[in-house]
Amino acid sequence: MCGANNYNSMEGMMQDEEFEDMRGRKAILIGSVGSGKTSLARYVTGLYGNNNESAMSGYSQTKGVKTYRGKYIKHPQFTDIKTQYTLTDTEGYGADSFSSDELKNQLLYSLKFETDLNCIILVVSFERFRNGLKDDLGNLIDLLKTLGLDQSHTIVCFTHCELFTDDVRTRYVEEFKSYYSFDVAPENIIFGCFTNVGEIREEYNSVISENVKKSILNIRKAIDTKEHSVNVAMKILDIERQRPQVAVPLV
Ligand SMILES: Nc1nc2c(ncn2[C@@H]2O[C@H](COP(=O)(O)OP(=O)(O)OP(=O)(O)O)[C@@H](O)[C@H]2O)c(=O)[nH]1
Ligand SMILES: [Mg+2]
Repeated sequence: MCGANNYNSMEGMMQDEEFEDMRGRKAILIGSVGSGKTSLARYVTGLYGNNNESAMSGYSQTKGVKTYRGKYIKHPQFTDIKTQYTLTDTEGYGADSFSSDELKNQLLYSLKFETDLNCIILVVSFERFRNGLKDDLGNLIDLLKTLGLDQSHTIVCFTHCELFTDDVRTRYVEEFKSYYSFDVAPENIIFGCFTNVGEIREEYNSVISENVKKSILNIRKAIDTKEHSVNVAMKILDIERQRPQVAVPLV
């Protein structure tokens, strides 16, 4: 009998599709060279596979901009919610051959058609503050503000920090905020570990893999909270209209 299965109406017939909450979240990753942007992009989107686009090396790995469109991933608690994370990976600042203007151009170019961007993820590696990085990051932060992407649309993910105690982490974050004059709310700070597990020594495998898993879930959770998207494309168009002779030409 159909009634028992609620098949006496089309609503009943189609009920499976009704209750799935399919969400999309879009973010762009920026950060210094080697900070872990590509590893994070592949892990968080669920495109684990053979992550041979990120690597430990003395040289900058990612050239240009690449978007990773993820699989639909089940929410860890609410099984009827599925989210697709789309992360845009960019070339790291601080590489020898990458000038400040090229950096801005890259960001503007990659955001030019972005009508619903949820957030920016700034990936910061635990390392010494290097000469020149301050200017690069400062320029990017100014540009983000112009585009309407303020602190509430920003997640800062600190990487390469898995060995350090909470005290060391807290101190580093305070130094970072004061050095870059960049205040970011505690809920927007994540300590992540996105090591490419194919690259690490066997004896560290289980502990690092656990750390990576936790970090993936933390970043997804943080992105989930960024419900409101920004029409960045429109803002870029406004800038072009108001100042056709902008110092940084849009590619
Ligand atoms: N120990 C440790 N290694 C990490 C972490 N995140 C990434 N890595 C490693 O750091 C190296 C660089 O990672 P990538 O993802 O290529 O970094 P990137 O920012 O995309 O680098 P570019 O494209 O060159 O700017 C890789 O060997 C990763 O496995 C982390 O949190 N801890
Ligand atoms: Mg990369």
